[in-house]
Amino acid sequence: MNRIAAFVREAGLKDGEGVYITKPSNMYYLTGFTGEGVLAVTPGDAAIITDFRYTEQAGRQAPGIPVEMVSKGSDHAAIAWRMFSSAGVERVYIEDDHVTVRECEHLKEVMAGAMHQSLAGVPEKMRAVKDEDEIACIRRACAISCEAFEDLLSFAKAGMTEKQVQLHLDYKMMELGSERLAFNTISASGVNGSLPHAVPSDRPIARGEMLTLDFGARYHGYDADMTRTVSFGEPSAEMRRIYDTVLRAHLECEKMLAPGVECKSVDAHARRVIDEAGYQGRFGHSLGHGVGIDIHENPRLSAASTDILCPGHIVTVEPGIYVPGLGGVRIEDTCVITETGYESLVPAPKELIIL
Ligand SMILES: [Mn+2]
Repeated sequence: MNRIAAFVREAGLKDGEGVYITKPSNMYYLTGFTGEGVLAVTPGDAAIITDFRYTEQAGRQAPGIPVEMVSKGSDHAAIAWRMFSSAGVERVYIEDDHVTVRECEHLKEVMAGAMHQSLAGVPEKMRAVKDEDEIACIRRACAISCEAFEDLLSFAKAGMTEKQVQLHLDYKMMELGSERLAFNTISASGVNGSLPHAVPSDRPIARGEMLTLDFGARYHGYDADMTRTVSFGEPSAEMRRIYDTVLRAHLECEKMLAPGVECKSVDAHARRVIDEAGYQGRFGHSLGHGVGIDIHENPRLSAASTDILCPGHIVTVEPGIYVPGLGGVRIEDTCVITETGYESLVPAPKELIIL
């Protein structure tokens, strides 16, 4: 209930106002419940509204929060409205970036008379700053990811396919305690390396080629996100130059991380390093993003970002260079912003590993 009380304060929720939360990540953050359903909140009350499949689970995962079960003729919206109307709610905040048009129409119908308004990302704003427990979970998720990567280094050999490498990494992460993958692992070799989000294929990795691996474990609901690019045998001079450039951008940007720093200035620095090395236009995505319950959270390290770093932020730093027909390199850490600077949660080596 602690986080719900903090949320009520943060949202400035007043008498006559209610919140109808449908995003699983926000529901998990506020209650610990991982199933499907709705979280209804008023200044003095909260309830998880779910169906038979999750009723017992909700009671276990969110002790202290009443659980209501939907039934024929009484769906999530109807149950929430019963709670809202008995509390005199006239204004209902919804996650307008998540509720579908159909759901919204249904809410207006069931909650006739109530005004619907955007929740404006209040839970997401809270989630951007992690507490000790959350940092510990992400630290563990990163440690699992690094251990799996280390294991992979003694397994991966030229001639294996991108998929074989991916499967080994995924299996190891699960074996080491990952509850599931944070996202689908990217394993991109040779010319496929120029696709930032390549899907692992049956392409065998040839000697002299690089392999980019972007992956992460998940621990107690919190994600890790890391990328390393390794080489099978000696790479070409061009690929080596690309690697060194990305590594320099990565290291210099990480060193900039500290409270008070504008996220866009870190992104701009990576672009400067990469442009000056002659790779203008080859780094087409943003430098990084927050990581937590969702793999992409606030703050954003991008050119358009207005975010300013503060202690407790957890962000990735992931510059890359992608050259179609040649290949690509990306190096990524997940870092926590501390009172005085930053700490990388990804201890895996960054100097080019030649297998
Ligand atoms: Mn990432």
